[in-house]
Amino acid sequence: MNYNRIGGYITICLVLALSGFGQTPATDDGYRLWLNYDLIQDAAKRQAYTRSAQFIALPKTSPVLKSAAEELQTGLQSLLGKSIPIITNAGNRTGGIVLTTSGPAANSPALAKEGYRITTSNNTITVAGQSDAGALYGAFALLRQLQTLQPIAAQTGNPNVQLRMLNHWDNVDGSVERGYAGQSLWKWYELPERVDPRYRDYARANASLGINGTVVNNVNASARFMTAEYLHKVAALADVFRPYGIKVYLSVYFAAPKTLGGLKTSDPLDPQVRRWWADKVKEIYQTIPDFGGLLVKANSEGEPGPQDYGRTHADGANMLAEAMKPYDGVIIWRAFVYKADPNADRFKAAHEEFTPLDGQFDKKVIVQVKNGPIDFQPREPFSPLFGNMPKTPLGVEFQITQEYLGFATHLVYEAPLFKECLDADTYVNGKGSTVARVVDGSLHNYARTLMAGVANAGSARNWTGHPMAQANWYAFGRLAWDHSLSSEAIAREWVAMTLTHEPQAANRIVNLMLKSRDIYVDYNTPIGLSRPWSGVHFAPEPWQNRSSRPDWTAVYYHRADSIGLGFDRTATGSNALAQYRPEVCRQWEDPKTCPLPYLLWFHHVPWTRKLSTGRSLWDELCTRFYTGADSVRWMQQEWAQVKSAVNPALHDDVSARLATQQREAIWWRDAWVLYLQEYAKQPIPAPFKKPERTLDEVKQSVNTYLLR
Ligand code: GCW
Repeated sequence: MNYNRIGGYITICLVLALSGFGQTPATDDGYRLWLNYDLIQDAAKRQAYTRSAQFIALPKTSPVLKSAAEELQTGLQSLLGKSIPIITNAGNRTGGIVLTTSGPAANSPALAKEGYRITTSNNTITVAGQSDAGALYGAFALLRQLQTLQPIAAQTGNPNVQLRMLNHWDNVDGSVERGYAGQSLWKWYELPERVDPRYRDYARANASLGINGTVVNNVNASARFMTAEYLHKVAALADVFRPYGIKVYLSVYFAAPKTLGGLKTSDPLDPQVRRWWADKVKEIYQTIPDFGGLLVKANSEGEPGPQDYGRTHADGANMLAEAMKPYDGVIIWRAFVYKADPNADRFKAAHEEFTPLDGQFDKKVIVQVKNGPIDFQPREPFSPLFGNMPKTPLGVEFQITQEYLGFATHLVYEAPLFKECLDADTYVNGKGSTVARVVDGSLHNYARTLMAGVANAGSARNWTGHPMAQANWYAFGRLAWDHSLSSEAIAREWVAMTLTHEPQAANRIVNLMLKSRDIYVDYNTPIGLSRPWSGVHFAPEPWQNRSSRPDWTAVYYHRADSIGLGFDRTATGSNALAQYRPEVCRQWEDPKTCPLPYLLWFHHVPWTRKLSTGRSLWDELCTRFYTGADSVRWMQQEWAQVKSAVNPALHDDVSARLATQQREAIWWRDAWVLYLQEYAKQPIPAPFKKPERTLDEVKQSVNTYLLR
């Protein structure tokens, strides 16, 4: 669609007025996400779709089925530009959409509980779900076919994992830990009386992806969320989410029995503590009958936990599981742990603490593991916990919010990052034992399965700050539903649903998205560098060497010295590699066969060592830093090319953010190369020019950036 054309503009006005979001193009600000339902411009296509969209029949209703029918109605009316009634009984009429949870399609053995089946015959489309939620997902799948201009074809969809969840790191005061899109979505001070209409749109967006759970508060949890006052606020959110098949979950503060309950201890083996939790869980279920469960960060980064009393993670989790016993809910226990031990390798911590507990967790417990062993780095090898806890359901935790990926100013499409982890082979049961197969339960027959994403949505009008970051929310949800989807297929869908149908522009944008993560890694942390040093996680500070604990410094991770760079995790170093299966280990322990993207994760490599690219380590690093930063210019050029095909306000917004990204990419490049050069003692190789500033100048700029 050419937005510069007046005609198109008028059409959009009309469509937006119809769309149910009450917007006009002047304020088409990204609020509608991928559910924008703009009128299909191709009249022939519209006509073809319209033949089977004369009505929506809903023979039986329920709150979830009603949401499904209403979404179909809103979506189809906008996409097709005609009004479409919802009727209860189609009788012999053909030419409509039947939304149902009964009949042969709904009862097909091919359908999982939340699965759906779309079939067509005689211009009639049947959207069948085995459950109400299945029908809802089927309705969104049908809408997606129209939004992406696909022919209506029979299709079956079953989710790969049971619990597909967002984790919000939102605080009582409305702030969001590692949130870059404004304040929290939840207006705690208004709830429960005032229920912002936005909560419903949040639920719709999630349901469209199949997300069926949300943890509404930060894992660094305030005990206040366990008070009756807050439980009522959370209940009001649950009421809005329920008709969209979404359950609410809460993060808990492990020491709540003490701080909130006034007990002397929070020891999980103390009978009074156990009673306190049992009563608390009962109160939660009295307030929110379909509550999803509890998420716990314990003995991690200063949070309280069972180890404070000499107990194990399993003791803590099992105590909560016992309290949860009368109910359907689950206990999700995070494995993100590492101690302030100067001699330890943080990489190994989770595996060391958790694998001995395999088999000791109650069956209501799921252990939630970050994709990598450290902390949401731009690129990490998969966590060695995957494959090594066959008796404990392990869920994966991805981070959608861009804590280490340039906040909301850098364009980084994360599907390739998620996929890299999911497709990684643990070799635990021979070749093909991917992380995805651990997480979906097929490898170890887990009874419970989970994929969680740390949300990137906030109060920003467009939800995610960076308009293109919407694609990351979208990609997470789609992969939680079906991890076999490719990054490209997901990007294509999202672009078609959100930005443009113009084929050349769509190709360009998809290509740019697919390259964006590698470009970011190149100017930020190439060849296996990482940077989880303390602080804001944005400014480049490779020189940072002072902190209350060694693993909160930069030098701990990169280990630059006069000989070389990188963390030796082979047998001559921390031997973290031994936590992987021999097949993985063998490939990674030899610097010659270790894939370049992981090289400095596992090896301390001499500056002059020739790499598989034919360049020395130093030259390769410089090449990455420089080409990475230069590639942001390429991204800018590519984006400029699609101007006429996308919404002008969005185009301007992304252009401006790319300009910031370009400036910051050079900042990162300069900081790293000037700092590393002090050790490598080599010139910047041709054809690259040495940075225009000195190391001291970069340090000064970082200090200024970090000023409060
Ligand atoms: O990445 C680190 C973040 C913390 C976060 C922690 C965690 C919620 O810097 O802000 O705390 O991970 O995942 O628990």
